[in-house]
Amino acid sequence: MSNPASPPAVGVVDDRPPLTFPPGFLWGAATAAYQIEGAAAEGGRTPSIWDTFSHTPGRVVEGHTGDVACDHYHRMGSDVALMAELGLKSYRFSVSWPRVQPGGTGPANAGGLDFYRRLVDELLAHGIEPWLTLYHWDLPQPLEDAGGWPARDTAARFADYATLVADALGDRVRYWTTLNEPWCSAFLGYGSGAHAPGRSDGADAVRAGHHLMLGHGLAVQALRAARPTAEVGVTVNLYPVTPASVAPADVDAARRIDGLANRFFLDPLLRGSYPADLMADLAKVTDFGHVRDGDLATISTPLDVVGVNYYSRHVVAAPVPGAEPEPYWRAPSCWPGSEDVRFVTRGVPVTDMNWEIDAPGLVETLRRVHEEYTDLPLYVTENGSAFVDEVVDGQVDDVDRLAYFDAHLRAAHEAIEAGVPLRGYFAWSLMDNFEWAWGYTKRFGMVHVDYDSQVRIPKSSARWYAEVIRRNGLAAQ
Ligand code: IFM
Repeated sequence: MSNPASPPAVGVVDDRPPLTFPPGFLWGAATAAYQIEGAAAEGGRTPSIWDTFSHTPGRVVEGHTGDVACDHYHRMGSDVALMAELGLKSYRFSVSWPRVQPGGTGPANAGGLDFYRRLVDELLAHGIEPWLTLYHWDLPQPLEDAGGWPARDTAARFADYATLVADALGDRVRYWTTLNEPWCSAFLGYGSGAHAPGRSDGADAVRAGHHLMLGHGLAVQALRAARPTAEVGVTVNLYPVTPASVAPADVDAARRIDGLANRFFLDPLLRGSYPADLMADLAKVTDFGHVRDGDLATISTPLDVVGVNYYSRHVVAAPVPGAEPEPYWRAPSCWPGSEDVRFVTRGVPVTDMNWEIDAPGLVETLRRVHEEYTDLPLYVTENGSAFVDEVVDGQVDDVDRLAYFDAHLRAAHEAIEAGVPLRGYFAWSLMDNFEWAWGYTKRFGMVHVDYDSQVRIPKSSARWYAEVIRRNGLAAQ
């Protein structure tokens, strides 16, 4: 079978036209603090749940940790120079909560804030728009010890942290994202336990999801109070969910997984309510007693932008007795109340994560958010792929990753033509980094990182992306 993400084979005529994006389209790349910074115990930083988790034997492949990662903390200047060389218009990074507020409560750590102040200043000096994410999964460990996201108080702590960062950086950062992928924090962190803090309890996962969104709403209000001109949003990871057949049981399986993967977040955040069918599905897990009057109004505090992370599609079917358990984020414990749903593999090309390559799913996802939920400007805040790379003569010719980006940018353009107010696209990731439970064994970067020498090599995809940015679009092939 041919790869739908690949350009046509050599010798095959490619009549795909050049595509131009709207003027001002924000071209960027993204990273996250724990995945690249290293310097885990420097400058007053204290452990997050990911430090604890990665240092727990058996949790991360090969026992990898983020202690050193890409050493970005010490190489920030040359990393920003590399971003400038690639012509990035924007860089999406996350702030490490335990670096700027060790322990998650109390005063700011001036040294920690200073690192981000220098980063932002360096970006601005190179004409790169800083895009700041407040929470990309590194909860300070003491807050987990006090109950973590299943505990309501964590939401209030998050809003305090948001104020502290806004006071320090609000004068120079325009774009703010509160949470990155709350589904992962809630359902991988507290449901399957595949991610930090590694707990596995369906009711806790649902409570965590609610308190993450409550923390988001409170943080939006805190950011607006501190910086009325900030452009504030949230980033959700969304999937089209397709039934494996038209059989009613498969269609119902798709409804249930769509509820947990997508509508659990989109509905409270953008409509101020939980979907009734999702609440009914979850009745055997929780009575939603953790939802208090006023929470949903806080959660749906109006936003300026919505961030969408897109990687793949879920195809699901009704349960089959004795079916093989699914790995990782398809593990039954990720899907409280729908553990019996079966994820179906279609046999289409996959990335090194075993995620199916499905560029049309990006069009579907963006159109759905726009047509069913909001007129707000949308940004693809992450999109990318892991493939096994080889360094040959100091070069990395990552044709598969390049083809993935090409196909998804064509999809993004199609969404714009269909009326979606898509204003920007961030490749995941700027550089290879710590891929959570997979450690350094999966490479998502446009820039190759040698973890022994810390040498960076822009891959073919990075050079190609630089050209896309320069042209504000895709050339004819
Ligand atoms: O590396 C992650 C990132 O931290 C969040 N979104 C998905 C990426 C690939 O798994």
